[in-house]
Amino acid sequence: RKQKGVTVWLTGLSASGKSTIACAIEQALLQRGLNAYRLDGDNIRFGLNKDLGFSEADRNENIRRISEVAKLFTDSCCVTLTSFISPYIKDRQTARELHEKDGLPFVEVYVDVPVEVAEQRDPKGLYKKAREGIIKEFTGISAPYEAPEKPEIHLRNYDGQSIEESANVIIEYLEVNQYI
Ligand code: GGZ
Repeated sequence: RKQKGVTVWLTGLSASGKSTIACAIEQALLQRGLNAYRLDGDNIRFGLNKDLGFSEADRNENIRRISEVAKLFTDSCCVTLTSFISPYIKDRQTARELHEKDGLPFVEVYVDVPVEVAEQRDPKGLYKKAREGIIKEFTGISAPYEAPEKPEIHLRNYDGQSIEESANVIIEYLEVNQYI
């Protein structure tokens, strides 16, 4: 069967595990000879979107541009994995509509961890800086995160849930829906 394109849109707090899960999926798909590509802060916020910060308007524009890029990758029959906080329901809805009006599938994945858990993990010390007021408008602390109401997939990525298990839930969803 020929591979179709699909955008897998991961949303969740900083330190929820979005990028790690996206990485695991990308590896697994590449090993199967499938075309997969990951968009994340490292290749977008330091390049295409390096002019943008973390105000509400800048986050809106960040997500708008990423949606357009993801759509192009998916249109080229790629499994496109995006891992951005994307805190606003409206921006994620716009991303979905952009895909769906061109007949391209969009799978929203909520990587759910309580803010207390993310703050405990704090791998980059950003939550600490946010609490100290050194980083302003930090998602979950001093800026909003609007949880998805009806994501295609809801992962509770804590309490012993492994990255591999989370990645497998998504891969199985892609198989069942014949996106891969
Ligand atoms: C949230 C911030 C902020 C603020 C810097 N709020 O854990 P990280 O470090 O690697 O991931 C976070 C990343 C968020 O960028 P996104 O493009 O995903 O955000 S959004 O979708 O809201 O546009 C975090 C770091 O950037 N970071 N300042 N104030 N995260």
